[in-house]
Amino acid sequence: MRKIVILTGAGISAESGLGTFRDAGGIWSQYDLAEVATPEGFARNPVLVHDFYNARRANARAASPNAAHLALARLQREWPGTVVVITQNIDDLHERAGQSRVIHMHGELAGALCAECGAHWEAPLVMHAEDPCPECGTAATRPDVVWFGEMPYDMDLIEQHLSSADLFASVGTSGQVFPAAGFVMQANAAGAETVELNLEPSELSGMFDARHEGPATQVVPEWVA
Ligand code: BJW
Repeated sequence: MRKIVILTGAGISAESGLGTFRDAGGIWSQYDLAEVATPEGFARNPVLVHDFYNARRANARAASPNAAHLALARLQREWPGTVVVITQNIDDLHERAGQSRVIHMHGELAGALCAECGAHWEAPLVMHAEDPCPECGTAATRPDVVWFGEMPYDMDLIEQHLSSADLFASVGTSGQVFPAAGFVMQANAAGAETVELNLEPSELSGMFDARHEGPATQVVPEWVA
């Protein structure tokens, strides 16, 4: 096996106590995504958006990696140089489980971004729009996360990994958000074997060669074993 590419979504962190988006009672049933996850929403009400991400940053800090994060980190240790994790999640539970070189395509709660000059720096636990950018001094500080209509991070690198994947695994994602929802098609086109690990069938289940249905803390360690 030369390259294993693993895409993770909110479902892998659900059993660590972090909410998913589209499940019943999920984040999008409590918040209007147009108000908290778009650049236009941020321009309208930066206080609302910072409150939303400050609360999620505090929740993520209080959470711990679960058996699924730990199993993927073990897979990387056991197959050095072959495992690439691409996560849509903005928490740091993969890293805290010991995973290295995680690609955070939707950004990170740990990051701050200047909406004016594009500078990146480490976010404090509680962030405000009026915090000045350390580079340009402008008070246009936002979370370093990728909102609807924005380009996800590291797409060139991701395309390279997908086009050379031998095995592609998708863990805990509903497959409703592009471009991540298209990765299984790209992996199939590259000739990779594809496997989905999810609590329930997703929008994309029919595109995978194999499926393992159940909670991530059960199916991921079983798959890695
Ligand atoms: C368990 C479990 C357990 C539960 N164990 N499993 C092509 C076609 C159509 C639309 C588009 C397109 N290209 C672009 C678009 C527009 C848009 C889009 O996709 N819209 C769709 C709604 C249709 N995409 C974008 O705008 C993206 N940008 C882009 O494409 O740039 C190119 C471009 C730019 C400009 C112009 C033109 C092109 C950006 C998307 C940004 C997404 N941002 C968010 C919020 C920010 C981060 C944050 O706050 O956390 O990212 S939205 C939210 O959804 C978040 C997530 O990362 C993302 C994915 O969600 P995920 O992880 O799949 O969670 P859920 O809740 O949906 O699913 C959880 C799953 O887990 C479920 O299946 C459960 O069953 C399962 N589960 N418990 C295992 N215990």
